[in-house]
Amino acid sequence: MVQRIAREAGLQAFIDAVEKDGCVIIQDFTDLESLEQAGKEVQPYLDASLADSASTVGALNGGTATCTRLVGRSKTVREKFFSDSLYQSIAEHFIGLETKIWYGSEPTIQKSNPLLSISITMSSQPGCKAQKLHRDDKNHHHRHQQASQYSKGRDMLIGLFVPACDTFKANGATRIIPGSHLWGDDKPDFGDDGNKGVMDAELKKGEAFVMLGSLYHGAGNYTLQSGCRTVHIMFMCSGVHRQEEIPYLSYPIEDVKTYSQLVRDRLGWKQSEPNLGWVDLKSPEFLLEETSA
Ligand SMILES: O=C(O)CCC(=O)C(=O)O
Ligand SMILES: [Fe+2]
Repeated sequence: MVQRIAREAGLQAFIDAVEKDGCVIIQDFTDLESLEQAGKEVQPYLDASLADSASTVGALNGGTATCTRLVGRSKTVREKFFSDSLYQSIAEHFIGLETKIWYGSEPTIQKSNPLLSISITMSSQPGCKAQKLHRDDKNHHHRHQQASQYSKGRDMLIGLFVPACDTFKANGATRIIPGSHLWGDDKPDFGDDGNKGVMDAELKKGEAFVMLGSLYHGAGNYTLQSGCRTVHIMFMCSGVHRQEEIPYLSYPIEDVKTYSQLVRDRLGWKQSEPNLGWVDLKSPEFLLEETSA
């Protein structure tokens, strides 16, 4: 199952749910005004992408309009959804790294914060077929040991899905297999009909779905004749992995200078300790302080 939990339950309740099921629904994630505002910000890009919506990149199989570079194109997604402190705290818990490293006989604790790996709005259109069930950490060639209990450090990717509309079976709500984050890498058992253990992550507007990168899932079949199912999707990877969307090419530096410290850091403008992601041997933040000529 997937648990629906309100913020007042506190961080640990969300961590426990994600450990057990691989996913959780934040019941009171956002409000209708923010969803409407985000919708306005991304709609021109969704419209423009329609001509291109035959894309079959990754798990896409045609019929999905997209708004890529999402945190740059939607201030609301960037500041309200991606920067949400609960999502950030859950992510820090699951994929933040803190490692004891020896310099000679001196122990040091080195920290690496999560990075935004991808932000994209996906909008399933009429005729959009269900995706094959998959794990999103496939992109990082991540490997999994079958386990009966969660152990910290298993995952390197964690996603946030913020639906712009109610999602349900007929409009292709994300199909998920709760518990599959504990599976190994052998051929997954989806049963004879392909539906074993599968449920629809049906969401109401204002809710959000958080999922580990190891959870088997896929967009459902869009069976309605009109309308669309639009979801703002963000994934963070651990700070020592390559990001799916290249942030330094996707978000111009002059734009990044206007972003909050958190967003700058999560895009990779702060180095991961020790020594990953520098310019001139320095954390690249200094480049954001320089004024353009
Ligand atoms: O649209 C969805 O619900 C999921 C999309 C997805 O899993 C993907 O494109 O990798
Ligand atoms: Fe996926």
